[in-house]
Amino acid sequence: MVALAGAAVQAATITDVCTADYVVASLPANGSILGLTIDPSSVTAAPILNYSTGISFIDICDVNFAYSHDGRDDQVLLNYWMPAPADFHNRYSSTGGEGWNITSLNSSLPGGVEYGAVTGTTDGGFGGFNVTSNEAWLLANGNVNWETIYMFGYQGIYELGVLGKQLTRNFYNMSDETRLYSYYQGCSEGGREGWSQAQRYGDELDGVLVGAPGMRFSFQQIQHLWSPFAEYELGYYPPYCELEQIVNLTQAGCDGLDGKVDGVVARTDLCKLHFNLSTTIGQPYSCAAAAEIPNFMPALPAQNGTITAEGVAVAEKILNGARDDQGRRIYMSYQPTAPFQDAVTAYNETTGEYGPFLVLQSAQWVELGLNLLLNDSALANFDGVTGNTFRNWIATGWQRYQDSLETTWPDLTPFQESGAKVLHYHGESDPQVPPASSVRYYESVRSIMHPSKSYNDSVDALNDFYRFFLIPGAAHCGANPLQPNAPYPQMLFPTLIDWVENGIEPHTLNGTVTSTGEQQQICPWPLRPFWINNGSTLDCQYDQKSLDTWKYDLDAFRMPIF
Ligand SMILES: *[C@@H]1O[C@H](CO)[C@@H](O)[C@H](O)[C@H]1NC(C)=O
Ligand SMILES: *[C@@H]1O[C@H](CO)[C@@H](O)[C@H](O)[C@H]1NC(C)=O
Ligand SMILES: *[C@@H]1O[C@H](CO)[C@@H](O)[C@H](O)[C@H]1NC(C)=O
Ligand SMILES: *[C@@H]1O[C@H](CO)[C@@H](O)[C@H](O)[C@H]1NC(C)=O
Ligand SMILES: *[C@@H]1O[C@H](CO)[C@@H](O)[C@H](O)[C@H]1NC(C)=O
Ligand SMILES: *[C@@H]1O[C@H](CO)[C@@H](O)[C@H](O)[C@H]1NC(C)=O
Ligand SMILES: *[C@@H]1O[C@H](CO)[C@@H](O)[C@H](O)[C@H]1NC(C)=O
Ligand SMILES: *[C@@H]1O[C@H](CO)[C@@H](O)[C@H](O)[C@H]1NC(C)=O
Ligand SMILES: *[C@@H]1O[C@H](CO)[C@@H](O)[C@H](O)[C@H]1NC(C)=O
Ligand SMILES: *[C@@H]1O[C@H](CO)[C@@H](O)[C@H](O)[C@H]1NC(C)=O
Ligand SMILES: *[C@@H]1O[C@H](CO)[C@@H](O)[C@H](O)[C@H]1NC(C)=O
Ligand SMILES: *[C@@H]1O[C@H](CO)[C@@H](O)[C@H](O)[C@H]1NC(C)=O
Ligand SMILES: [Ca+2]
Repeated sequence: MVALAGAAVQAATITDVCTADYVVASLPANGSILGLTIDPSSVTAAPILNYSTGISFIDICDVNFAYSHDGRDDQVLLNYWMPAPADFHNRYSSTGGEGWNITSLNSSLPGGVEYGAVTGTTDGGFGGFNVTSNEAWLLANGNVNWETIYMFGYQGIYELGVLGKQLTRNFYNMSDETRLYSYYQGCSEGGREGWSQAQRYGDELDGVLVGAPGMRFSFQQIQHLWSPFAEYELGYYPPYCELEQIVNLTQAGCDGLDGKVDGVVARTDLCKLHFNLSTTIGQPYSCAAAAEIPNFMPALPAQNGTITAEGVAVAEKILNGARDDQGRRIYMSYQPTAPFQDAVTAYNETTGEYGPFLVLQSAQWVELGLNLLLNDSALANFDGVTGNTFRNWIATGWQRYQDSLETTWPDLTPFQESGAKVLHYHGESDPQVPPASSVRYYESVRSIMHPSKSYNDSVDALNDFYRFFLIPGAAHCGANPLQPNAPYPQMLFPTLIDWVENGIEPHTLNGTVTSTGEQQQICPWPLRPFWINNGSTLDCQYDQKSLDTWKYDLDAFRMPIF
């Protein structure tokens, strides 16, 4: 290229523009969203030079400011990382959180900035970036802080995006005619937050990347309690090592069902159809002692023994999913090969026996979200609880948070009509959010948007803007240490960008095998992976019998569940 001698304005450097004064002059107008007032005195701007993302070194302008909702005495904090002007590629991206969090702090920001996107996160107005939604859920016992719930549900991420896009336009002097591509990326609770935007604000976005979304919020919280309840009902608390060995033997028993013995169970559906957990009874197990993971796993001593019929009965009851007292289905469960994390038991040094342990977030949900009690109270045990209690817990949460946290609106017409694209992925061995819950939402969108088309025609129609991928062997929002030979897609955001900006359709996803770095393709739903030619070629196949195993009749409820 020939230099445009003299004609071009000298491009601003990051140190020219990364000042509080420049950001104050670049702030969105107060009217960008009706009812919001931005506080210019809250602005900070600081350059972060030569930051290593692990992939590249980038220069960032770290911008913070606050706004309030008129008529409320609140304060919402925003943090945007802005690329150096020379590295800015006309992109904006919002990000979300995990668990009870609306934010992953700055950890999710580099993944946008390295693709030339201004990338932002919000504290939701809960009282600071390190305050989680559960700490702001109630005003007092019995009184929900609805502002927290709606901000967490969808409003906070919406405001983050609208203000972030306006800041971006002003900061980089973008003309009204220049297109600013708008994205969202997040996994788990962050995946739910992404769907909350695609479902409500279709025309605000060009591309959405969502992983393992906890989108059926009240179902998802209660589903975590089904595993410890299975132990309570069956009166058997297996040492965690026994359950770990059931997982390992399931993995070994199902490995070859996908056409290739490689340590990867790419077909948990075939595993479900063909593997009988009873075959593991009597097999030995042994594990070293393990340290506590706070709120998640208790400290465990060294364990050994042989797998019992009682242990297998617990595993089967978990995989069968939650049922009411009449045996009607309440929800779906994890796939075989998913670690039984929710079922971890606690060791009592005094008695030398194993007993119940409840995953904190879900035990808290019952007291905080349903019983509306403050002070970190958590469900202590299952005394008096039956299958019907599970159904009623879900119904209470579903009704109470129907228009805030339940995130399954299945009509994406405005999103599609605006030309936006969504890439949705879910690890097939996810031990925290059942992959079948993502399948259910995909199928809901398909059947609601295309009720009169044939199955294949409706999938083709969805491919225009919505593609869903089950990632073989993968865990929750990441690769699975138990299946290191499985492929994991490392380049999801650039794949989405290519689809949105260059029309390059992701027919498959590129996965990188964790152990070897080899590239493997990942099949798009509803096609399922199968290795042919002695395991040398991956074939993405249509298999009705397998697909049927992913679909559930939640007949404990009379309402449609999308
Ligand atoms: C928004 O309103 C506040 C309060 O009136 C004012 O301090 C601030 O300058 C306004 N911001 C802009 C960008 O106009
Ligand atoms: C950025 O940091 C890396 C590693 O410390 C160093 O090798 C490189 O020279 C630095 N680049 C600049 C422009 O300072
Ligand atoms: C990211 O946030 C953490 C606190 O969560 C902070 O310690 C760290 O300095 C921040 N990194 C940068 C580059 O600002
Ligand atoms: C949520 O945020 C809190 C406070 O920053 C942090 O301690 C916790 O690890 C986060 N939880 C998850 C699941 O990210
Ligand atoms: C939260 O962060 C603020 C600074 O932003 C700090 O003063 C406060 O101690 C932190 N609180 C917790 C619980 O970490
Ligand atoms: C935007 O324009 C102003 C005024 O011309 C200039 O001072 C500033 O450096 C420009 N910003 C960028 C990012 O180029
Ligand atoms: C299960 O397999 C993993 C290796 O994939 C191993 O680290 C672990 O110890 C095994 N668990 C049991 C109970 O044998
Ligand atoms: C699994 O095997 C056991 C013992 O042979 C048998 O009782 C049970 O019916 C089998 N389960 C299935 C689903 O076939
Ligand atoms: C198995 O565990 C018991 C205690 O439960 C212990 O006495 C025994 O030494 C262990 N055996 C092995 C082979 O680790
Ligand atoms: C262990 O068991 C003893 C005897 O039943 C009981 O008193 C104690 O509370 C238990 N400890 C824990 C941590 O549950
Ligand atoms: C929560 O605990 C604090 C300190 O223990 C106590 O002062 C407060 O009254 C409790 N609040 C409720 C609503 O029980
Ligand atoms: C997948 O990887 C191959 C080889 O590295 C590359 O040519 C191709 O563009 C990638 N496709 C996508 C969708 O990223
Ligand atoms: Ca295999």
